[in-house]
Amino acid sequence: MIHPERYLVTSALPYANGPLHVGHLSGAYLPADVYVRFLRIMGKDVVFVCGSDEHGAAITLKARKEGVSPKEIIDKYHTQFKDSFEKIGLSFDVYHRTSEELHHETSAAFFKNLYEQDKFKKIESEQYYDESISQFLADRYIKGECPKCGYAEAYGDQCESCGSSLSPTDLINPVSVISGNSPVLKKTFHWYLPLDEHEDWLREYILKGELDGKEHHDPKDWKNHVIGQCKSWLDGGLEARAMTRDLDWGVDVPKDIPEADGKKLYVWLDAPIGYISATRQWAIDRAKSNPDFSEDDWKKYWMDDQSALIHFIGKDNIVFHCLIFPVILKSHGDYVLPVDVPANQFMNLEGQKISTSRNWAVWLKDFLERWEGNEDSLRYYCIKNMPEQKDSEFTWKGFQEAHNNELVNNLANFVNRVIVLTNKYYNGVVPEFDEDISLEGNDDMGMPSYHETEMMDLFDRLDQMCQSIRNKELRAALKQIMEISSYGNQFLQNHQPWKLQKEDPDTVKVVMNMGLQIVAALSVAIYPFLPFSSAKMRQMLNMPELKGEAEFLDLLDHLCEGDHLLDVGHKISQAEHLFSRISDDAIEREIELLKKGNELEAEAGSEFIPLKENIEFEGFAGLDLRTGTIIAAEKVPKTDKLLKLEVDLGFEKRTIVSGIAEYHPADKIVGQKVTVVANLAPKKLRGIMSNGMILMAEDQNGRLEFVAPPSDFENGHQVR
Ligand code: B3M
Ligand code: ZN
Repeated sequence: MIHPERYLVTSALPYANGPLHVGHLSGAYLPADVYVRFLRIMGKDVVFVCGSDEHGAAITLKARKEGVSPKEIIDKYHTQFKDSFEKIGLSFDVYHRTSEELHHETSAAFFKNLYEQDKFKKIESEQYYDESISQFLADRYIKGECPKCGYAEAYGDQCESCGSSLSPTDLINPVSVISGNSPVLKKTFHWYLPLDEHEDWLREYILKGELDGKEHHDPKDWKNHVIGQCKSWLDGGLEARAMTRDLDWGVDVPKDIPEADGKKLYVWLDAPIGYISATRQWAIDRAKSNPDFSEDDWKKYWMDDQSALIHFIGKDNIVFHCLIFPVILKSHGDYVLPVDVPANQFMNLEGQKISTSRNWAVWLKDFLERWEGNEDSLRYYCIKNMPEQKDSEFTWKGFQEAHNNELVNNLANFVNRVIVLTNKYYNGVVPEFDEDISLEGNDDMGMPSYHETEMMDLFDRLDQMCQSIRNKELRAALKQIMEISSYGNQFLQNHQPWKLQKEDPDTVKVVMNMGLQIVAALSVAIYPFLPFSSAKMRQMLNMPELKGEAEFLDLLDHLCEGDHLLDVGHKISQAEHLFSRISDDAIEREIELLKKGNELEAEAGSEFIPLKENIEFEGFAGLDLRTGTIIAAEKVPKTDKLLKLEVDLGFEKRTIVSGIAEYHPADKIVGQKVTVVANLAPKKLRGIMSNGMILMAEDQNGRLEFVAPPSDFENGHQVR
């Protein structure tokens, strides 16, 4: 869609179960905000929605852990998110929440619509059940070893190590997250979305950008890693996915559907519908305050094919936004599908993955408290280091350097010099100048005047920046703006108005007028990235603060026409500090705090895992453990942790797949004595039949060591 009539932009709804950090910010929130602010100053019709995701196991598990109600948890984080987002300048048109009645109603009605159109399959199956708490264990209620990469703590819905999407029944040695017990299998039924039946059109949609045989979007606009992930899903074959759960927290399956009792919507069904509820809320609020608008206005954004729907997300949400939600929307039939899903990769911190459980993060709320007034600096650094194409890195030193070298020495310095000198030389009045005075290389032989050339150059630079933002290349766009500022500094440096003023005040007028035009242009162009600084610059220029009403479009028009942005005679205000230097001390304090948090958590992590419930002797006697020797080992292709082992059990040789490669490379373990669980039912892992399990001891850091008899012990004997 080249010229959509309107845009609906969404940022992933954050789970209201824990604080937000800089990784979230640079993943799904800042890029959307920059893009939306840009659309607004380009005069586009855009609605930007977000809200808290308040259902699903993420919430109930946190509540259980803290011994409070889910309501207490969601209220706490919802309020915190709303506040932090506002402080960091995220310009949502609405920040909603999925616990709202409006959302329950919207998502339940959506479910009913699909049900009535017969889009679900009701399937009965055996699912894991924790008898000690009388609950089925879906999604994050169950964990075990990932069959794809061997990670020991994979959840029932997803492995956070390799990103694979999983079902509880895929997990190896699953346990209940709540009790630590091994679950039993019990019959239940759910309504499934037959994703497999949608593969053909999904392929057209994702790979060719076509929908119903018509062009829908240009797939070249999508990031490679997004299309790549979708393609590998499609190539692997999609499976029917349950859209309901046996839980007591969430949106009820509508009661007038037979057997709906006790069933809730799957959180990944209700959450994306949250984007729709949020848009409805926005329309309701707007209609209330302005009689020209209607509560039904949301429909234009969702149901008119001239609307561009764009989802900003982190890479762990790709499958839900590119495949599952489109299937949900298309099954309904009335809705548009996303024209782009610009997913970002992850941001690491000081060389390690950001981790909530290890408290290894820069928490947004803490930053806003400790660094009040530096909101734009965080925005700047997070955009500069946005994980657009690959994972990126936040370091406190990097933050300090970007702030001091680029924001203070470049941007603030340029703006400050122009404003201060204008006040000094002309009492704050934009000077008139002689068009015919030529500066570097210009003469009056029919060439455009100096100012004309410079304004065209400014136009070209801004035009390039626009193109980068349209392509959602925000790092590049930010760099282009900073180059305009560097250019401004260089320009002042070349002409040295502070030296020239005495001997050649006429030339200084040309220089200063030009400097002012550049500051005026920057105050607009920088608005999507650094809105607080834009407001300060506008104040210094004595120009109205931007409201996101086509101001940039206006400015480009001016430049095109060769008009000035600041008229001669306009009176500016006094200079204000845009950015002040960040000291080494302040940065060292942050690094120390970060490390301290980390250590505190490490101590907590040394606690021992609670014992499982007692079992009877028969339970133990049922295990057949044998001594053996590894006689061959090779890495399972495309996995990080899995090894394919040949184990000699004396009476036979076996193939066993084991997730130990991280600590025990294949070439180091041939000849290693092992203890084997020899009567474990065979299981296929990555296409290889595994016959048994190698016993390993695991410490709190996940280090794995063999539990093995001495090296001269023979193979095949019982371990009891
Ligand atoms: N709550 C998941 C996440 O934070 C999630 C996104 C929902 S978007 C509809 O990763
Ligand atoms: Zn995995």
